Amino acid sequence: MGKYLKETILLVAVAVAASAPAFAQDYKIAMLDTGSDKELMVFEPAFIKANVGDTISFVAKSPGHNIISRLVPAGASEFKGQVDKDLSIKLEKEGVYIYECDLHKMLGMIGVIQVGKPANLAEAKAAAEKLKPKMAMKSERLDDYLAQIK
Ligand SMILES: [Cu+2]
Repeated sequence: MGKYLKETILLVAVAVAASAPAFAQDYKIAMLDTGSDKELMVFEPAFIKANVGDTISFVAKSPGHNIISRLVPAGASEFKGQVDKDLSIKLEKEGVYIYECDLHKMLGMIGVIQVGKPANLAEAKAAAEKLKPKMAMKSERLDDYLAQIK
């Protein structure tokens, strides 16, 4: 193989590696009546740290739940799933996302997704202070999830 050809192949390989997105992940979040820790009405895992380009698949493992976004970073799309239906979303913006089950929000069925840098953390904490009074129980879950943001 000639020197020029080898260099060309190397350059192409480097260009392809640089442009390819870092292996996008698909995270699964189960909607559950009872979590593995015996907590009732939970998303599992309820806190996920992901990257831009990853996807989240909400899986309707127990019947009678849905998903609705309550806070998304600026420029990100709000999302809403139907009761008993799986929902897949692509994470296109960095920041903190808060979502809940519209049917069990009073029971603390809520979750947090951190995508990349949490630029809107202050906004997320402010949103949490507005959401918590609407939760009749388990509102401390939201604090626990937000505390995992790094
Ligand atoms: Cu629910």
